[in-house]
Amino acid sequence: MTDLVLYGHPDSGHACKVALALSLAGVRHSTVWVDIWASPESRPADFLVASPFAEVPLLVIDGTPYVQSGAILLEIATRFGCLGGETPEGQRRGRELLMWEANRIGMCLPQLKEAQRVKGQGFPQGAIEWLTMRYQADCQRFATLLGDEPFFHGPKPGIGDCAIWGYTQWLSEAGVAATHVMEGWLHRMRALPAMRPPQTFFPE
Ligand SMILES: N[C@@H](CCC(=O)N[C@@H](CS)C(=O)NCC(=O)O)C(=O)O
Repeated sequence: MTDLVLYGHPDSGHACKVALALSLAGVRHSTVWVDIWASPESRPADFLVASPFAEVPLLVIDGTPYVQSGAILLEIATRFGCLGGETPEGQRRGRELLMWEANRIGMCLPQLKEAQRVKGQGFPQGAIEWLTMRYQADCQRFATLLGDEPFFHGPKPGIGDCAIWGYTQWLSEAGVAATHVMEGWLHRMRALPAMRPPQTFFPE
């Protein structure tokens, strides 16, 4: 049986993407809570060896470390044949959604959330306005990508949905509003039986 250990923290949307994928796919795994707010040197020694930037998520599969949330999602989908990984079309869709998320909505939302947390301190003048402008463009693209389907992968969620969920779960914490289209998708995502709050994905 495959042994999986996921290192993460409830405040990390990147780690939540992977936790959600494993939960949706019903892949058994254990988790290790890593304090992302503490100094990197204080993190577990095995984690520091396996994660080159001392970042979560880290997924260790049978002793092999996998880092970068998008790459981990692709590994899960292809290795376990799930969440879009079942077909070449699903894999292509997953890759496209992951690239979009990482370059666009998954770039501005974590920054906007952090800006709210630190009340803008340390952000150069105009940065928050620029990120907000990008988010507004991302809202339109979100609707284009979703189309008339309930999920980004069609009738069922896939790795693209997991990636986009990572930080859209915290729109109010990022100080931005959801569009009507987003609200519908977020509601469907929250209603998934495999969905859990971040603290349940990563108990301390
Ligand atoms: N590009 C990476 C981003 C990972 C990342 O930024 N992780 C943050 C938490 S969201 C982290 O571990 N921060 C702790 C640190 O940098 O010390 C991914 O997609 O996995």
